Amino acid sequence: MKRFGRLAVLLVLVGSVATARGELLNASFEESSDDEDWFSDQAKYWGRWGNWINRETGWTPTHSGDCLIGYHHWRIEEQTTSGIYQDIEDVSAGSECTFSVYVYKDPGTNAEYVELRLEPKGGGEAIASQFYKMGDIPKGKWKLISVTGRNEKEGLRVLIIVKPRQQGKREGAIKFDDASLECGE
Ligand SMILES: [Ca+2]
Repeated sequence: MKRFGRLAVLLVLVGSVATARGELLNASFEESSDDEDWFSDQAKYWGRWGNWINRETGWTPTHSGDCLIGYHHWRIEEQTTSGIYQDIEDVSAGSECTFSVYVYKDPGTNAEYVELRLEPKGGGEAIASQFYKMGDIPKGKWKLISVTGRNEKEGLRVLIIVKPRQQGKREGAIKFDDASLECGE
């Protein structure tokens, strides 16, 4: 019985570690959403809204690989945000999660902000949100930015959002690459 008890404790421990972790798919944006077109401007496993936030296969520098997400701020004609998101199934309720991504601002970029947000799986009211003004992001250099929060229900949605300049000429571009998600108790 003692041996069985130890095994049960071990299984519970392994189970709790395994269920707390969510795995982000296509975190470096190398996979195309279209299996027959590697150059697709949508990244596999990521949803998208708004304009000009595209998977780019030729922009440099990347943080790793050949692809990144490029926000064409200079081409935006609306006042509204653009963004990408991914739903992660296997994050157990009550996990503390940190979602991070590398960001790179081209010289002259004058967007309002970049927001990293956590929402319940499937979308809803923000669990946590972190705003980065252009002054918080160095130009011509990759920087890791992140947001941390705790989900009440199983699963999680992670979002990268950009708001364009609200008045005046829009300039520059913002790159994103190598997202990551760390969840624990
Ligand atoms: Ca990449």
